[in-house]
Amino acid sequence: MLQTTLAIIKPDAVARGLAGEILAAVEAEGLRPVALKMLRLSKAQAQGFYAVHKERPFFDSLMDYMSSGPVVCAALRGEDAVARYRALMGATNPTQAEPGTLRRKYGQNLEANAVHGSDCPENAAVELAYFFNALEMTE
Ligand code: RTP
Ligand code: MG
Repeated sequence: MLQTTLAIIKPDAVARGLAGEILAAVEAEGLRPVALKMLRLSKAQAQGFYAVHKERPFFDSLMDYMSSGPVVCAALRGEDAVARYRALMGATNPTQAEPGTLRRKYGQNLEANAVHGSDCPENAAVELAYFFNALEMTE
């Protein structure tokens, strides 16, 4: 099914100059960016985005990390884009991610794991709306 998912290149990866390389890998996988922006999340904005995790012990640390520098957000479109992008990212913990995946290649640790991707189509719709308005979505 043709889907759109939300990808975020997280602050650690942007700070290390990896945004272009990661977007190139995404495009090489046949996932098309149809909206793109760089922004710096405030802590409150990061809290809004990751609200599902607010009871988790790692939440405060995650908020500090996600607001520590600019991120690059992209809407990625393609057949089964949600699952295909999750597969390209690899497991949450870079040490457990398959060789060749973005997190294995670019992640530094369980928290600073380089990229985010929506985990299901319903969450993708909510997350895309968090970052992009209708005018910004080219498809
Ligand atoms: P994401 O939402 O960022 O795509 O990652 P995910 O689905 O693979 O993992 P999730 O469980 O949703 O966790 C969100 C992000 O929180 C950080 N994390 N830290 N210290 C910890 O135990 C821990 N666990 C997760 C990671 O940055 C993870 O991507
Ligand atoms: Mg998640």
